[in-house]
Amino acid sequence: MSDLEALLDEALAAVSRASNVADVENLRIQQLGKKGAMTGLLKTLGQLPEAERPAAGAEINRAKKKLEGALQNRKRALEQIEAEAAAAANAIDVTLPARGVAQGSLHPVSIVLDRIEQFFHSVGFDSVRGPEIEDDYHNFEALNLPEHHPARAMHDTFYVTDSLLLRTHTSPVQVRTMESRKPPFRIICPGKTYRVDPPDPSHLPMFHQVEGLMIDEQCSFADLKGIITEFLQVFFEREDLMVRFRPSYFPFTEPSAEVDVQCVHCLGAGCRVCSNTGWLEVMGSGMVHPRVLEMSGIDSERFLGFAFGMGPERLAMLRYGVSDMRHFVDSDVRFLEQFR
Ligand code: 2NL
Repeated sequence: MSDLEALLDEALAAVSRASNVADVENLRIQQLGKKGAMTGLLKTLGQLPEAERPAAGAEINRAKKKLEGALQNRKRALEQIEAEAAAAANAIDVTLPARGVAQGSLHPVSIVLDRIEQFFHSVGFDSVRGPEIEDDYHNFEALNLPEHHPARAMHDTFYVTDSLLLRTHTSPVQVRTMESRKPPFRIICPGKTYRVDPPDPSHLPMFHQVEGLMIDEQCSFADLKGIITEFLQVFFEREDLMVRFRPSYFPFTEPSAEVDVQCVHCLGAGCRVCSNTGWLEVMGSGMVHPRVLEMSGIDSERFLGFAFGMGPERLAMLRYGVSDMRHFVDSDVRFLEQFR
């Protein structure tokens, strides 16, 4: 019986030293397994005098129960500790600083297009979009551009087939609107346009255009001057910006005018940006040629119209001081990030 107490004490001490679930299981096998120490004691009962056997058997079973209980408790405690350690190892520490999210920004040409649209919407114009692949009729003929006009030259236009081409301006969208919509109306047509121009500081083979068209019974060159002047002063954020209409020629307008603004770089004093003229050409404009109205089914005796066209890339260069148009298509984030 003294062997039993010593064996139990030693086994309980080993249980409390066990540092993982596997150790506990090994101890259980050592003590209580078929060949275990405690099991071995039970087998020696037969050697005792018969009268002592019941009491000794009860003692051994009590010790066995106590050891089983201790093993069970230790196993549960270690399981809990191991589960917590595993959870901690996989845990996400929500207090760590977040990884930076790369934030994009609008392209400068998109910003300019948005500003142009916003202004013209505020004075009653609707935006209209149309196909980038056009036919010869809508891109050239309906604009009073004769068959042999230099603007129609094969080498300036990307032809898709003999009669289909990439539009060289957004005018065909205006032509289609004149064909389908009853005047009066005011529209602007923003979009991509294409010309066979190798990229250089002031040309890209794909660029943007915003054309505008107003058709009404009462519609004069004074209306054109008023709306365009207001637009340019809002766009360049200069209330007193000087705007000048210089006589010019386009086959689709009569009279026609180039629109210049006082140089936004030197304010008219003369610099390299304006080639020392003090002025920058920013748009073309004019009263829609009566033949152009008639070809699209608008009665030129009853209706008049003005039209204009501008290049958002050029306006973006002037507004942001960009010296080379190719920056707009280089996709260099160091350039693009500056417009955030
Ligand atoms: C420029 C010149 C201009 C137009 C575009 C136009 C369109 C129709 C009828 C008449 Cl459907 N005119 N568009 C008129 C004058 C000038 O743009 O230098 N653009 C950058």
